[in-house]
Amino acid sequence: MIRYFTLMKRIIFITGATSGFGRAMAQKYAANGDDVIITGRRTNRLNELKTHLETNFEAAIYCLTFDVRNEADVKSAIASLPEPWKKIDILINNAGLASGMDPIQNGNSEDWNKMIDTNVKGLLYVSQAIIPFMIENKEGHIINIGSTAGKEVYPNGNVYCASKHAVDAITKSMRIDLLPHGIKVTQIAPGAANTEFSTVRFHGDKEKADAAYNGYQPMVAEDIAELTFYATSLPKHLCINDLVVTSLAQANSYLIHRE
Ligand code: NDP
Ligand code: 8X3
Repeated sequence: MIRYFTLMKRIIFITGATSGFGRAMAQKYAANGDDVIITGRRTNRLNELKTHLETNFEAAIYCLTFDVRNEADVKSAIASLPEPWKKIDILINNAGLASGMDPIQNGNSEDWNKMIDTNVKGLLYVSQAIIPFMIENKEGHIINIGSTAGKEVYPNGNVYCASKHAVDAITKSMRIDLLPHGIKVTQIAPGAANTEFSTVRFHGDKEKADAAYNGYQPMVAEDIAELTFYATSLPKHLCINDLVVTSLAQANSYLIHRE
């Protein structure tokens, strides 16, 4: 029988907590009584979320504003954490985006740089700043949010898919490198979920963004928060290595059944 360890208070560090999956995860962990470090670029949203969570739950919330693409800012923000907050039990590398959806020959290099710098290099910078705390504690759990786009490619997905394939590879490598240190590494690879993701991908074009979810029921952020919470609440000897999840209507990264 699997027993859940949801009563123990933990410190959770979430990147990209101002929206979508990250925000829903912050809420889920706070509701469990965990203390949560919420991060992102939009300070106002972080402060509003902190007030909301501390008002409604028995959790302490710490806000850190930084852009995961800026290595120096990532390092100094994480180094600035008060000592007790550095005992991070769970790091959730969630910050990420798609920018544009064009055939490779029409792609915009600004979009490419944004995706590679955020989804790949940002994840590396944050992980490298936090892993030493976990090594010192001789335990920890890193969750990397990949995507079905990191398993198979789809038309016009090119660089976004490449960035998530990189997350897939980095997750497998991290698991090997961190094995001697007792640190769990899990990839959660969702299919389509209705968040601000599509609005960002289509540069604010709401009509195009909404069309991505036409004719079927996509997942919602709370679905991914539930699964992340589940994966991080298993007994110490168990680790979910890779969890691919889609709505019922989605077979893989390129096939969605629309009514
Ligand atoms: P949202 O757009 O709703 O949220 C993205 C979050 O990432 C925001 O909090 C944003 O914060 C943060 N972020 C983006 N760029 C940066 C940056 N440079 N520095 C710091 N934070 C940043 O999207 P989702 O919640 O849907 O996406 C979360 C993750 O899930 C992403 O990695 C995405 O690729 C992945 N994913 C999403 C799927 C979907 O269909 N929605 C499916 C599969 C994976 P801020 O702007 O305040 O910095
Ligand atoms: C986000 C889901 O299908 O747009 O990773 O690639 S998809």
